[in-house]
Amino acid sequence: MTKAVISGTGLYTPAQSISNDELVASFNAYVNEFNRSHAREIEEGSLAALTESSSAFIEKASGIKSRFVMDKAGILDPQRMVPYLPERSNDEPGIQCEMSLVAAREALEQSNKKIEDIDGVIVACSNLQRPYPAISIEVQTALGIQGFAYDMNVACSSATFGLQAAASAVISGAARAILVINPEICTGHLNFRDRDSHFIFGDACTAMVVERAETATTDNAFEILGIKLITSFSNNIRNNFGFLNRADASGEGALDKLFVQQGRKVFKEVVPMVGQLINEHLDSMGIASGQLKRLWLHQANLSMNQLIARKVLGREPVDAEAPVILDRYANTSSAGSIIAFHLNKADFKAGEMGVICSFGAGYSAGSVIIRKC
Ligand code: CO8
Repeated sequence: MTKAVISGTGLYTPAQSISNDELVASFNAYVNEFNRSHAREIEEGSLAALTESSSAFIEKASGIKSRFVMDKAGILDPQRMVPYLPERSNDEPGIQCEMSLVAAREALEQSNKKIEDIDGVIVACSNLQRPYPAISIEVQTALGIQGFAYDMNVACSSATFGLQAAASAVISGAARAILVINPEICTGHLNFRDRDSHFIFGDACTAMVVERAETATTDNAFEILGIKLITSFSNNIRNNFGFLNRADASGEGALDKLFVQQGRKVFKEVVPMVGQLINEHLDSMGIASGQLKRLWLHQANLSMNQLIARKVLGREPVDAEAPVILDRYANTSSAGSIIAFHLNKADFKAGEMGVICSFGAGYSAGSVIIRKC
């Protein structure tokens, strides 16, 4: 039977990064100015004083030390605390298209594929800069790819769900090869004035080439042995931004139109869900966890990943078994597990196996078991 392979990966990392200390200094400047300018209401008890953030808390609670961002100055300006990404004319490439092109070109080169070998582009990510025309079609045209393209969004699980769509397309014969691209500008929808979450996200873009095993001509290919996806509705990670916002002006600009989460609940509910997903997936394929060389997990929280790895391996993981990139990148939504894969796969020998696993809003989770060709 025809098998699909991931024959190349690519990564775009923004040029600018923000350390925890820089982020906290900006947040605390905002807090102090807020408390100073509202001193009377705070004194009277009609308004609660804001509390400072702390680098030590951020690193301890999440494992994040810094994050790459598309615009550092706008985020760190205590008067603004939003990236400044100027609108572009319709004749210029969009910003998500631009970052996609960098990641896609690296994935194409790694997979030894030419533009004319690719039949489709799937842009899969948490936040799309516009509803239409699709970002993927813009990327397709910029690269000169024939065939089809579409956008999809399954939040943090967009890359694994995109992989499922791409693998199905190449196995069914709908396409010879597909580019799956995850351009994440998470800082565009992060409330940098929220102490509980201002440190969580960063920006990045990943890309993968998925093709049939028999057309792969590179030493970098990984065969997709199986994909298992699950979803279960939850309001614990939510963003109410959408095209109907203007239909009720009273909600426009409200904070629920940005990323909001109950972090503790997410932690408690998602860890068992993901551990069970991977274990059941391995069982269904007759693979023992001891046969796995690596878990490339979604990068949201270090303790979360350590717990999931423990549930799958049945013991404490060593660093190389569940590589961490969130310390430098923070949570880059769907790009996270693919960054971990991209940066930690060169040492694989033929026959060695691993699992790419995403999890996040929806809830949604995806387990992809792969074996080096
Ligand atoms: N500085 C100092 N102290 C703080 C801060 C801060 N910044 N924030 C909170 N605290 C304090 C609290 O006040 C609390 O104090 P007390 O105990 O006195 O009440 C204490 O620290 C503990 O607070 P928490 O219980 O909230 O802290 P946790 O230990 O739970 O850590 C985390 C918080 C890091 C958020 C953790 O819960 C976590 O990582 N949870 C999982 C989150 C997760 O995986 N979310 C997935 C979301 S991503 C996703 O699905 C993609 C969505 C689409 C992308 C959108 C792009 C924007």
